[in-house]
Amino acid sequence: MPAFLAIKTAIRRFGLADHILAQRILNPRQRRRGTVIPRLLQDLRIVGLSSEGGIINTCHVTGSVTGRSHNVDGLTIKANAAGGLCGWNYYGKITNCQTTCEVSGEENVGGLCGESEFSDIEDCSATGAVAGVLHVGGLCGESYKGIIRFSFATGSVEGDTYVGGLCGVGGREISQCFTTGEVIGRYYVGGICGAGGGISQSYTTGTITGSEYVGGMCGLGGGIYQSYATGSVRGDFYIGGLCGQSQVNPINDSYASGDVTGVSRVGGLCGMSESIISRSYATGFISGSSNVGALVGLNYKTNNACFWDVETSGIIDWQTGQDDSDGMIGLSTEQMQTMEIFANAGWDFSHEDENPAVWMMLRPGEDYPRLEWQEIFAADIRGLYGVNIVDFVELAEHWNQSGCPMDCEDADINGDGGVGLVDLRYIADDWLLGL
Ligand SMILES: [Ca+2]
Ligand SMILES: [Ca+2]
Ligand SMILES: [Ca+2]
Repeated sequence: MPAFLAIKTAIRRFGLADHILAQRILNPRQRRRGTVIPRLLQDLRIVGLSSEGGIINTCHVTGSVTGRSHNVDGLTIKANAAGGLCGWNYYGKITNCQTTCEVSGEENVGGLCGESEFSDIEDCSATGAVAGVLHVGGLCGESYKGIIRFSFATGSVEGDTYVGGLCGVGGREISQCFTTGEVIGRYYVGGICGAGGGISQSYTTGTITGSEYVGGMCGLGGGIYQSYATGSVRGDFYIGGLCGQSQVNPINDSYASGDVTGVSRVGGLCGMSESIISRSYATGFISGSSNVGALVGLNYKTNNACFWDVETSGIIDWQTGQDDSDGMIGLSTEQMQTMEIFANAGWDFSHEDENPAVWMMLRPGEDYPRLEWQEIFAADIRGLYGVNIVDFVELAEHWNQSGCPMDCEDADINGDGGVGLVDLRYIADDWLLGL
């Protein structure tokens, strides 16, 4: 985009003050360098613009950002892109940046970037609360045809439509990302994105609440690979542990463990699915009035090797929902924690088959299958994945014991032959990780 056009767009998008900022950013010297100085944005404390093709590398931004509407000569210009670092990022690349800002605005509001078009975001994080109305995300309000990798957001996110823990609307790819904050919206609400797909090796742990199209990973989407969501998901229609509604692209090797509550089209993985789902499972408690399924509320495809826990989900009989024997099978908790059942159904737990394993079973009989890329914590010694009171109890039961590993189970964490303060230190260091 030519500079004058970009400035014109900036006036439209950001108002007069930002017009000056846009000119400064777009001046020829800086354009040649292709670099925006984050400090500039920080000092002005307003929504801002990254120049076309701009590279923002290594920065840290604090403070709060409010995308206000500007009133110039009786004309109200709505600020419709606000971000902790920049409002609008166009054909740019943002790498290794952290923001701790609280960001609020109306449209395209993100902890790092309001609107990111055709742009890459890598190794970035945002930790402040984000609030807006349309296209609101913990990291990015909208990532239009963009790529987000190795990034995370931990603040709460609140909005109305297209609201996501990472981005309100996703782009071409979201990989190796995570979010932990609570997400609240109305339509199209998700732990990773309100709408979008192409999500791989990512996870969310926050509680997700909305009205329609609400999911642990995405409200509306599809294309979810080797990812998981653990937070509870709550809403009215099209409510799913992973996806409110899943379209077209498949869901492979993923799981959801949070409780899912809705009225109609409610499922452990998807409220409604038009995707083929393979090698995935759900364990959360499911409740709803119609079209309720342990895995899928309303299902349009034949799925492969998917399982749910009949004890924890509260759904024993697939006749109550749309789950049928076409690749969706209910198991007892004991069966769900038996590796052979999954391996026999084609789940890949092996490194010896000329490709890496996708899944791992940390503790047969105690834990469900986990994704091979998930971090293993030293102090995670008993029960479900993650370090909590259950692991502490294992340590307490063997406290002061010597002559390990005989009779110490896994309580001798550092392997020095006894259970004592050093092992307790491991528990303290890893406390609540993985939950
Ligand atoms: Ca393999
Ligand atoms: Ca554990
Ligand atoms: Ca020890």
